[in-house]
Amino acid sequence: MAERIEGHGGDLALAALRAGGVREMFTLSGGHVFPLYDAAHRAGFPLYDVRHEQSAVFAAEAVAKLQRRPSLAVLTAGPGVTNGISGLTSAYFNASPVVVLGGRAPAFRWGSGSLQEIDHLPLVAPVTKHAETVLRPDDIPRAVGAALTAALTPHRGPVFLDLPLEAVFSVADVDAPVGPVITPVAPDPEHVTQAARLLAAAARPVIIAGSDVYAGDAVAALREVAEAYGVPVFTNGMGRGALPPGHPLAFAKARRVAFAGADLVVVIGTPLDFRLGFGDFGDAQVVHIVDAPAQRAQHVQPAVSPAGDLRLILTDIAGHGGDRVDHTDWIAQLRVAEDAARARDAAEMAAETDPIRPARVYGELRRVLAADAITIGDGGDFVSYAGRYLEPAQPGTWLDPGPYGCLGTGMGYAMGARVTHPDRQICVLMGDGAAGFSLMDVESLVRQKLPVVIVVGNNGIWGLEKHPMQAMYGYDVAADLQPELRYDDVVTALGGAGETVAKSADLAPALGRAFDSGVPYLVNVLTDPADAYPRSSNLA
Ligand SMILES: Cc1ncc(C[n+]2csc(CCOP(=O)(O)OP(=O)(O)O)c2C)c(N)n1
Ligand SMILES: [Mg+2]
Repeated sequence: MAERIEGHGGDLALAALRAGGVREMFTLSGGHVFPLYDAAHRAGFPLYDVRHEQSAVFAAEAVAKLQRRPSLAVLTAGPGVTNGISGLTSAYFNASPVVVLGGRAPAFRWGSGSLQEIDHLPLVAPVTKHAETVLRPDDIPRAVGAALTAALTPHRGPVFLDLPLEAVFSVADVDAPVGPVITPVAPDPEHVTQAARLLAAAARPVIIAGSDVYAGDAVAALREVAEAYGVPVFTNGMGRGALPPGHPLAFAKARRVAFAGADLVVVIGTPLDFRLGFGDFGDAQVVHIVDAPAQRAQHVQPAVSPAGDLRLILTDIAGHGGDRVDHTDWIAQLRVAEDAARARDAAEMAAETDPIRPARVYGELRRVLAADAITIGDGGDFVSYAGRYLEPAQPGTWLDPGPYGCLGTGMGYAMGARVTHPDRQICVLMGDGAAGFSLMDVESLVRQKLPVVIVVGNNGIWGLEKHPMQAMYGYDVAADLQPELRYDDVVTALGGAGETVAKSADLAPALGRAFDSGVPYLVNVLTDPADAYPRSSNLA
């Protein structure tokens, strides 16, 4: 006979979540969800709280992205849930297995006007893989199990359950929950063979590997493919660092030359979206390898698009025998372009200018960041520079907001990263505009002893908007912020520490103090507002 457990809805939900691998809760207080806190409190289950619900969801998302497991945000009924929707949407775009449990006004008097009464499901359904109201406590383990299965089945993504007041407060006796089992989906072998043949025959192939390669634990298999066929690899999102920067097939800066010259582009585990020119690679053939059939691009006709477990697909491709075209010259050509770009970058990162240019900030950061440091980007141009100048040495160390591009991930992602890696450097790279969304959550970090370093590129403007608006209209509105504002004083007032840096020579010592401080520490770098990140399309 199955083991039984008894408890209120909060106990039952937590038991089912723990069985599925959830190890902590992020939340902001609300009476509708007290039983979930009660369950966590009595079980000694880690609980972290924040000052805005979006930070709770972003924190959960960072855990899900970094640890490749489900993670949990608990949001109170009504405004708690609606404040979390940008986080849910980001998780949806990023395929992050985030579970959001919402409180809900009581079902028995639905429609009578209870406090915070709103039906959440129509709001969250478009940005979740599974959304359900669980009306009875004895149904909670089943519902949590179904939600976890949906979250973890590729293509992964967030799920939502809400628990009406009487369901979460009532007691039931149920079978002890067991965690979901996700069976890898094998690809169509014909598709794999076709992809392998194209790769073997291509004269100038390129691989682009994205977040699902990391999420699907396929980094080693990716490397096998690259090495077996001798193919240059570019990365984006959580795929960054999949090949270490020193690897002869690792490329970051020669994209333009690679895309212009390639005869085959193999895109793995990332959509053919704006980050990849919508999949338009000129005359090159495209192979799109995805973790689920629904991820196949509808706007591009690839030569073939294998769909299924990425590790299985890549291991199969690596193992295909037969003749392979040699790419030594192609790799050497790209290496020349890569080295030239690298030399230009090095000069920019050493720039002695007044005011400081963002490139110099990254030049200094590269000296102090350890190989396993987690870097988090939240901002506009300042973060575009981070993408260019910082080179993650390991996969799973770089967190950007992903293709939804939502500002405000900063302190939530930082909390999730710190909880994941208590001993590593955690460094948030923030625009001064982006700072406005989440800086209050420094209070949460201070109070819960979660130190992180925040480097603000303070140009006094919404740079990624001001420069394009000027270019488009010859004037700009709604694009200015207070110049030289003391964001470091904000952090100090919240119980952390910080300092303002105006001269490039002062950057290194300030960063040293920041990483030594053991508290949330903000280095407020006054950067040049005239500096605009060069980009072909400036709409963001
Ligand atoms: C929630 C949200 N609001 C607005 C935008 C539009 N947006 C994208 S970048 C940007 C400017 C960011 O400014 P800042 O953080 O100061 O960075 P900078 O470009 O100045 O380096 C804005 C407003 C967005 N992406 N997300
Ligand atoms: Mg700015």
